[in-house]
This record gives sequence, C-alpha cells and structure tokens, in this order.
Amino acid sequence: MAVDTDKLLQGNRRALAKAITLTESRRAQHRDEAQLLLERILPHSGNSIRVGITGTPGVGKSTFIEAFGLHLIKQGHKVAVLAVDPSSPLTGGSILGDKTRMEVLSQQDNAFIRPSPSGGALGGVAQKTREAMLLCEAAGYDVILVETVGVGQSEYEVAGMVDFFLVLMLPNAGDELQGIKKGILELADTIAVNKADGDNRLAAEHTQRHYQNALAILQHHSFWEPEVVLCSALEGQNIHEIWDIIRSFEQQARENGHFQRNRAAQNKEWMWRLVHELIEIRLKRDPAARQLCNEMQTRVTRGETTPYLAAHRIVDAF
Ligand SMILES: Nc1nc2c(ncn2[C@@H]2O[C@H](COP(=O)(O)OP(=O)(O)OP(=O)(O)O)[C@@H](O)[C@H]2O)c(=O)[nH]1
Ligand SMILES: [Mg+2]
Repeated sequence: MAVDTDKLLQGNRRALAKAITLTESRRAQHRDEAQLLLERILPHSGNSIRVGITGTPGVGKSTFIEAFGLHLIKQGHKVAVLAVDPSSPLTGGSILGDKTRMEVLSQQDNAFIRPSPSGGALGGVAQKTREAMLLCEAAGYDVILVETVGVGQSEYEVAGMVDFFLVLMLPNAGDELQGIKKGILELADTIAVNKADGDNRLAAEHTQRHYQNALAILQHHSFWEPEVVLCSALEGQNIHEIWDIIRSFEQQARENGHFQRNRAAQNKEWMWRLVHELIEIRLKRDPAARQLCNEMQTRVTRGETTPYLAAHRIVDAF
C-alpha cells in the first residue's frame, strides 16, 4: 500500500485519502509503513489552525461546518473536516456519516471531509485523528476542523488536540438539555448559541446571557476571555464573526507564545498517555505478567493486599 509522498505534499487528494487509510489499517505492516510516512511528513505538518467543534446531537454541527467551511474556502483557505466519534467503534460512528448537510462543502476542491475512524488499539480514535490531522496539514490544508459529539471523553480528547475549542449550544435549554457536562465550559474558547433565528431569537439571547454569567464566574488560566456569541448556521448569520474571533485568538496566541507552548504541551501529554497505554498493552500480552496481574487482581478484590502494593509487584516483575 505505497503512498506517494511527493503527491501527498503537493496536495493530491487521492494520495491523502490513501495515507489516512494506511494509518487506519489494523495490519502490522501497514502500521509500520504509516509511522514511517508520518515521520517523513512531520516537518511539513503543523501549518494550520486546528479548531475543535462540539455540541449535543441536533445542535447544528454539520450545518455549521458546511456554512463555516464554505466561508473559509471563499477566503482562500483549504479546509479539512475530521471527526472523533467513539460511539460506534464498528461502523466508524454516526457523525459525518451524513454528508447530506455538507453537500456543497464536500464537493469543493479545497475541502476534504473524512468520517470518524474506528478505534484502534493504541490511543484509540484520537490517535488516528491526530495522524489524519498531520497528513492533512502536510497536504496543505490550513484549517482543520475536528467535529465531535458529547460522548464519553470525546470533548476532552478533541480539546487536547486543537488550538481553539468551539462549543455550540441550543437556544433556551438548560445545561442538562445541552448535554453539557461539568468542565466543558472550562474547555470552551468560544460558545456559539446556534439557531438564533426566527422565533428562537429571544430564547437565544436569554441563553447567551446565561452562559455569559456562567463564564464570568469561571477561573480562566489563559490570556483569552471566552465569548458567547449568537449565530445561525442555517441562515449564515455571524459565521464571519466567529472566524474573526478565531483569527484574533490565533494572532494573540502566536504573539504571546501560548500557541506554540500549547501544542508542545499537547504532544508531551499525548506521548505520556501512549506510554501508559503501551505498558498496559504489553503487560497484558506477556503470559507471565498476565498471570501475575490476574493473581494480584484477585488478591486486591479479596482484600488480601492493597492496590498500591499489588501495582508495585506487577510493575517490579515487569
Ligand atoms: N433554525 C435553524 N435550524 C438549524 C440551524 N442549524 C441547524 N439547524 C437544523 O437543525 C437540525 C440538525 O442539524 P445538524 O447540522 O444535522 O446537527 P448536528 O449537530 O450535526 O447533529 P448530529 O450530527 O446528529 O450530532 C437540522 O434540521 C438543521 O436544519 C440554524 O442555525 N437554525
Ligand atoms: Mg452532524
């Protein structure tokens, strides 16, 4: 499954699609090839703004990405849309399965849309999405949109791989209805209340004030003060303004060094996460270690030893 690296770097879509397929392959040989390819293209990656987009099902993510992506393309950008959907490991998830709401965007030469990978062994869906992101950047895509739904840990995983995190909300719904978990507001760099059109307008303004208040009492550790804006993906309202906000964030973050520091920290964190996972995978693969693990599990559940001591014994033996 040879990928033409030159073609990939020239922005050839078929080479890009093939490269991503290679990273998603479960075959050991493909995995090795993929890692070599990634190392080769790494110096050509990174020249993009990575934007995470989340929101409860039906909030309008697909509609928003369609409008937003078309706006960006008009500005001369090349837009890649990736998805992180851990909900359905076999089918590859539901989001972006419907390209119907991105019908126009998906036909653009300067747009590349890729549905969620299914989870792999090491690092899961997030690992593959990170790899796809690097490949898209190497192929010249300078805006990467990573879509996710509020399932499991997916918002956290996406927030950990992007420069800017956009949370879409519905008008006039409490936190429970938004599917908002505690902590999500702390991840948001901007909240956009979507569907702020027609009869929803007043309700949207109400929701806007609600989240403005909620954000005001949060502790921000960063230079950036998240805003709450209204938009209508369907009518194309305020799409332009949201891009302006992201641009402004990027400019400030690059100037004050946050941008580079954040990416470096993300890579470091991810490396450690993989180290932890890899140790666990190897441990469970080794027959002797596996037996010891089982033994320790039994003893811990019976209350014969402490989790602390059991963990030490396992790791020492390994
Ligand atoms: N009035 C109004 N309707 C909208 C807007 N954006 C999306 N919708 C509608 O809301 C419904 C859901 O939109 P989607 O874009 O599919 O939402 P989604 O978040 O991608 O949903 P999932 O993929 O199921 O998570 C569709 O019927 C859209 O037409 C908007 O700005 N205003
Ligand atoms: Mg959708």
